[in-house]
Amino acid sequence: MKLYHSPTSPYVRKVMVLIAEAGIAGVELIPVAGNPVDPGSMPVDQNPLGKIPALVTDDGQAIYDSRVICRYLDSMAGAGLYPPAPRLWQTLTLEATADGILDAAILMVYEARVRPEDRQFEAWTEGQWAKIARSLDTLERRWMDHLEGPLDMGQVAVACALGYLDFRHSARAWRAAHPDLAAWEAEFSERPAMTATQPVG
Ligand SMILES: N[C@@H](CCC(=O)N[C@@H](CS)C(=O)NCC(=O)O)C(=O)O
Repeated sequence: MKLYHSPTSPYVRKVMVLIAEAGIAGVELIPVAGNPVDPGSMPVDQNPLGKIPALVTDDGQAIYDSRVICRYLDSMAGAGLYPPAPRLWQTLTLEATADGILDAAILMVYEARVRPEDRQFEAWTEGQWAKIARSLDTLERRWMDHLEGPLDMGQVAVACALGYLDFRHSARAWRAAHPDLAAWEAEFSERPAMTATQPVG
């Protein structure tokens, strides 16, 4: 299998954590880079959206996005990170919440980095942060029991999202208003699969 990869992508990190937790071997990493304005070396033939992660399976099938890849690898390895229903619906909703945090966090990065400075729109950036802040409040208020339960992909996705906030938006200091989530993250981030995949760059 080939995985189009970047060490700073939190969506790729979700896949890498699953690979480590499930003990999957034989995934070749293909380093790529690009953004919405310049796809650069992004795998546009494998994923027309020009985004990573994208996985090419042993039989040559291209699979994306991170949620589909994680589900595919989990099913292939029998890892059980997507539990049976009814817990499955919570796991998927938690993963969607984490991915939504990432979508907003990455749009903020692109706004600052890719859009010319004289065309940046602060209210739009703050609107993205408001989505993240509401999601963090919801995690703190409603999801701690699930986060503290048996390991699943919802937890992995939340941990990768929080790691990305530390990596790119540390000035927003998400921990201050979310002490329970911060305590959970401190413990979860010590898992070998998390330490091995910390973003660099
Ligand atoms: N929903 C996608 C999002 C993937 C995504 O946005 N990846 C970023 C890298 S962190 C990317 O490829 N950006 C390039 C672009 O948007 O053109 C997933 O879960 O895989």
